Amino acid sequence: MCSVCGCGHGETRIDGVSIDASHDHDHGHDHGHGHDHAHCHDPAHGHDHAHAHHAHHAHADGLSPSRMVRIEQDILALNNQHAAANRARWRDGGVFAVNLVSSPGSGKTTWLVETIGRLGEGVPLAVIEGDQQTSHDAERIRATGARAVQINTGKGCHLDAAMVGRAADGLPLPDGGLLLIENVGNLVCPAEFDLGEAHKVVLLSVTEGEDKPLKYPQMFAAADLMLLTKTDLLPYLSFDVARCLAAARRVNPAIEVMQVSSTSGAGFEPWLGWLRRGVQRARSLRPVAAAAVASQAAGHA
Ligand SMILES: Nc1nc2c(ncn2[C@@H]2O[C@H](COP(=O)(O)OP(=O)(O)OP(=O)(O)O)[C@@H](O)[C@H]2O)c(=O)[nH]1
Ligand SMILES: [Mg+2]
Ligand SMILES: [Zn+2]
Ligand SMILES: [Zn+2]
Repeated sequence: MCSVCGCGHGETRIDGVSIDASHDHDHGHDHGHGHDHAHCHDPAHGHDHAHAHHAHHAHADGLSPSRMVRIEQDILALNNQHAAANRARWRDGGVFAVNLVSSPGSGKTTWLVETIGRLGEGVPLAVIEGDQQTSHDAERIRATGARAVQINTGKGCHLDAAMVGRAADGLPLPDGGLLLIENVGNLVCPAEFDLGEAHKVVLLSVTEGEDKPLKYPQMFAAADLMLLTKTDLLPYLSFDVARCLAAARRVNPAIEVMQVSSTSGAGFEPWLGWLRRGVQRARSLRPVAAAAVASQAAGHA
C-alpha cells in the first residue's frame, strides 16, 4: 500500500498488462501492517479517510508517527525522482505534458474528447488515462482516432510518475507533441504526486459546489489552471461563480481560470490557445532547438 494516502498498490495494469512499477511506491507494507483497507475512497472506512487526508499522513499499526512520516517522505522522494526523469525526457523531446485532475465525473474525458476533435492535425498528441478499473476512458479517446494508453491503478487512488513513465514507453510521441494525462478522479492524493508534467489543470464542475477550493486547498494550490466545467448547467443551479473563483484565488492567487462547457462549446478558444502556446514553448525549449537559436545568434554576432 501507499502510506502517503493509505491507498492500495501492487496491482497496477497498463492496457490490461500487470506491471510492478508501483513497487517503487510500496515501502509501506515492508515496515509493518499497513491499512490496505484504509483506502481513502472506501466509504465504509470514514475514520481512515479523514485521518489519512486531513493529516496528509496515513497510519499503520506498529509504526511511530515519525517513522510513518519518513516512509511518506521516501515515497514522495522516489516519486520525485521518476517525475524528474519524465520531465527530462519530455524536455528533450519538446513534449508538452499536462496532468488533468478533478473529482470523479467532473468531465475530464468528455473535455479531452472534444479538445482532440478541435485541435486538428497540427499537434501530434497522445493520452494516458488513469482509472482504478475499466478501460472505458481510453476507448472513448481511441474512438477519436488519437492514441491512448489506459492505466488501471486497482486500489490506488492516483497516478504516480513511475506508472506514467511506463505508460509513456508504450506511447511514442513525436518530437514537439502534446501529452494529455487524465488522472484518477480524486481531489486529494493526485495533488501530492508530481508526474513530471508542465502543469496540473484542475477541473471543477458547477454541480460540485463553490466551496471545493477551500475544502481541497492542496489541489487548487498545485494547479496552474482551473477549468470550471459544465457551465451549461448554471441556469438550473444556485452555484455562485464569483464565490467559487474567490475561493480558488484565496488558496492560489495566481491560478488562471476558464469557464467552460463540453456541451455548449464555451471556453474552447482560450483553452486551445493555452494548449498551443504550451506546445510552442515546449518545442522552443527543446535542447536542440535552443542550441540552434544560440548558434544562430552567435553567427549573427
Ligand atoms: N451538462 C454537462 N454534462 C457534462 C459535461 N461534460 C461532461 N458531462 C457529463 O458528465 C459525466 C461525467 O463525464 P466524464 O467526462 O466521464 O467525467 P470524468 O471526469 O472523465 O470522470 P472520471 O474519469 O470517472 O473521473 C458524463 O455523464 C458526461 O456526459 C458538460 O459540459 N455539461
Ligand atoms: Mg474520465
Ligand atoms: Zn497512494
Ligand atoms: Zn488516497
